[in-house]
Amino acid sequence: MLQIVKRLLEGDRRSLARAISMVDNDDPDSQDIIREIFSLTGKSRSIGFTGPAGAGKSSLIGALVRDFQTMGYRIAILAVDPTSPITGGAILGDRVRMQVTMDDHDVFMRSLASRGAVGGVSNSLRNVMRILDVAGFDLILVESVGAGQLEVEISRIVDITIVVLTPQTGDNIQSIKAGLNEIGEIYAINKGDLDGSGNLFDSILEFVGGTDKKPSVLKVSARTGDGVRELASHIDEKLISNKESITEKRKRMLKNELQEMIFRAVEKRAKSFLKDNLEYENYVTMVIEKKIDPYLAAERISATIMR
Ligand SMILES: Nc1nc2c(ncn2[C@@H]2O[C@H](COP(=O)(O)OP(=O)(O)O)[C@@H](O)[C@H]2O)c(=O)[nH]1
Ligand SMILES: [Mg+2]
Repeated sequence: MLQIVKRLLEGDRRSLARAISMVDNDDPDSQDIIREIFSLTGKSRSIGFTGPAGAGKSSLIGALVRDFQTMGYRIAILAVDPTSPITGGAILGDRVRMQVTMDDHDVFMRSLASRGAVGGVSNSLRNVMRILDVAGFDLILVESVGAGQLEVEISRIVDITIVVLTPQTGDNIQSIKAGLNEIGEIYAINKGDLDGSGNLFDSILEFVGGTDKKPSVLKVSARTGDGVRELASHIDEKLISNKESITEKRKRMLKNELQEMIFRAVEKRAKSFLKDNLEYENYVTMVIEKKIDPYLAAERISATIMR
């Protein structure tokens, strides 16, 4: 067993941080780590928080942490939102900073860079979550900004997704609705202390009532704490009582992951084949000279690559 894996399993924090950096930097050696720990993974649960910048994701995570700790969970927090980095132990949500620090031995925080990595955010996030899993964290909270594709992507690799919305961010209800179906299991209407949250709550509730998945809608205020404990229990209940659907989702997620890996491997092989390949260059010339059509050329080259 690799030394770093051994120490990771013993709960060593530095090895944990180092293993995560290796995955985040797409270090080739990180593959060996994941291979060694893979059979030990599967105990922790992951929760994604997504929604527009300024909706209060960081604040809400900060507020939920204490309730989750009271339930006896060890928490790790990951931020894949480049606009809300974790610095010096706090997720910076301008005024309200998260009430936990690195000194709090039970809470691990980390922001991930990994935008340039092979397979992007999803690939490294999945593996970082595996590392946290074997390091003994029960709940992994992932914050990601609601930037279109990214929020959908995150929702496909965590067990459940909380979409955080507020009356304040000025997103119009039509565009919110357009994305709702695909993403969340729970809608948290945050800033319940502000005007307009009641209206937003009502219209989201009315809207999801007509969808197949029937997600739940809760009103909270990260600022006053109203509804936070209810949200924590609700999340907990969904994670525990919906074991079957989570198991199903995990199967789907693994299948997707494998598919992505296969696509990457095939693409890599094709690219290296085409690089400085004479046969390929010949086909290009033949297509230019109209001796062969591009479909046939592509078909023949592909057949060679896949042989
Ligand atoms: N009034 C009010 N403001 C809040 C609440 N939650 C967060 N905020 C504020 O909303 C702003 C954005 O919060 P932040 O957690 O950084 O949002 P994020 O971008 O979604 O992570 C900050 O100024 C917070 O203080 C809330 O429940 N009520
Ligand atoms: Mg944030």
